[in-house]
Amino acid sequence: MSKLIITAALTGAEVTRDQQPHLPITPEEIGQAALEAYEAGAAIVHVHARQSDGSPTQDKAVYAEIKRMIESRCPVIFQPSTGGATWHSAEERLQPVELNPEMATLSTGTCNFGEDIFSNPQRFYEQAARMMLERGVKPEFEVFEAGMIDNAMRLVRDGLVKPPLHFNFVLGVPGAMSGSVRNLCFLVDSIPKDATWTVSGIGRHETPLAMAAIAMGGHVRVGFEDNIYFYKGQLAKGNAELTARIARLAKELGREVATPDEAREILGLPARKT
Ligand code: KMH
Ligand code: ZN
Repeated sequence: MSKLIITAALTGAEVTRDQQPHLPITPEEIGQAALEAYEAGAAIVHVHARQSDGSPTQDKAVYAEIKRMIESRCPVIFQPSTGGATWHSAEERLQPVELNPEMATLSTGTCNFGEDIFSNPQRFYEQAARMMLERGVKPEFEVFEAGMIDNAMRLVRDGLVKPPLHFNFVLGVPGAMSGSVRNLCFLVDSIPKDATWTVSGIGRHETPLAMAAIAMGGHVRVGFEDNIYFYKGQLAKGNAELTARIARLAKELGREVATPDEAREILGLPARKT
């Protein structure tokens, strides 16, 4: 098994400060949260930008500032969201790709998302994939429903995404695929054998699915985007606390944790320019 890549999903678009007082909002706070997550074992940070009032934004300038704040502090892989919030337009959602980050997320299908719809029609994900291909940005397929794998593979067949492929199975979003180990096994079985994958268990599914992924040879995402609690009813003190738990569990299960440069190698990303 390869070393374990831990992704810290620092902000998300939905969580508020009222729900989680330690949520990082400003670029400076997000940069600091990235550093702390890196020190706890994260190799990738997945980020949704926020306005100063806390509302989600896909503004390129805000993402640029966040990227700067992270890169000046630590060598983690910066992975902005192209999912944004459910009400963002396609044009808004694609703005962070213009910064040529090493990776960005890419959802290849529409699904329910709580009471809302997370809309990803074919024309959107083809446009997003083409843009990432042209700019050398590696997509992380965000899979909320099984059919999204078929659509991702169509992009590969059409030459819009080049291997090596990387998938993130987001399980437990209300309205989409639930957070069972059975679902995880089915999804892992449905992707090419040489693809890499990670799992994001939402809410109470975070730690059980992480443990399954560590044992199965996959990778793990944690953080406030997916889960704000450390234990049931007890808020986490930060993204780093959630990250550190995964690093600890990995040690117990005999998996070493990948550094950002080791993660680049595992994912087939170019080495970092120093
Ligand atoms: N906020 C969700 C509607 C992504 O980052 O690519 C979509 C999302 C996926 O979080
Ligand atoms: Zn996201």
